[in-house]
Amino acid sequence: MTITITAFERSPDGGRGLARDTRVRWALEEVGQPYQVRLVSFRAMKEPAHLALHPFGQIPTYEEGDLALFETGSIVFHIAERHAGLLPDDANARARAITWMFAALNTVEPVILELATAKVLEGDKPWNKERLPLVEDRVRDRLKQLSTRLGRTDWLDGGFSAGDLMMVSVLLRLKSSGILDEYPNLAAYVARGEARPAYERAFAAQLAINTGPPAG
Ligand SMILES: N[C@@H](CCC(=O)N[C@@H](CS)C(=O)NCC(=O)O)C(=O)O
Repeated sequence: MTITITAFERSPDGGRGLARDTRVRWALEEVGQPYQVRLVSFRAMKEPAHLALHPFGQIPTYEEGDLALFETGSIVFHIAERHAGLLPDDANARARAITWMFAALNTVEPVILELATAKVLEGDKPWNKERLPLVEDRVRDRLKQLSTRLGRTDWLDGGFSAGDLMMVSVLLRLKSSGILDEYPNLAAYVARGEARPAYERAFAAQLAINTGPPAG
């Protein structure tokens, strides 16, 4: 069955791979599933046709036959459940990998998004100078804990899993801040994720859209 995802017609990040379709593309590449992409403009994302797929008017969405999904956690989990390669067979190891997916989205991503908000949307506020260091320290608190848990291992729990895919995807947003480099094992962890051929293909595919001629 054909898989179709949605992505920004033009991503605000200019193709740095931070738009969340990249993590869905990455999951599909890891499991070897071909997919199509429907590009949507910011305006189209808020119109009824897209809102029927995504109640919050965002990307990405995922369509496969009569199934339509939104939320990258749910989409990546669905892909990982249906196809081999992203979740271990052992039931307990599988549950732990899923736990890491939730941890990435519920415990690590919020503080990273808060930092992005403080920098991008609140940069001109008079109180930003005082708030920014507090937000940065909240990110550091989480990274320190994650760094301690990862230790010297390559991945969070045994082999690469959907948990790592999601955690690396979330951490990637910090690359330009320099904060990630304060935790060399996490910086190396992210680099290991980026070096996976499936990630490289996903990144290249979204970059091609964002640097190619405008969609007609
Ligand atoms: N929790 C959602 C977040 C989706 C999200 O924030 N998508 C962004 C792009 S990465 C978006 O569509 N932003 C435009 C908007 O919210 O209007 C997920 O993981 O799928």
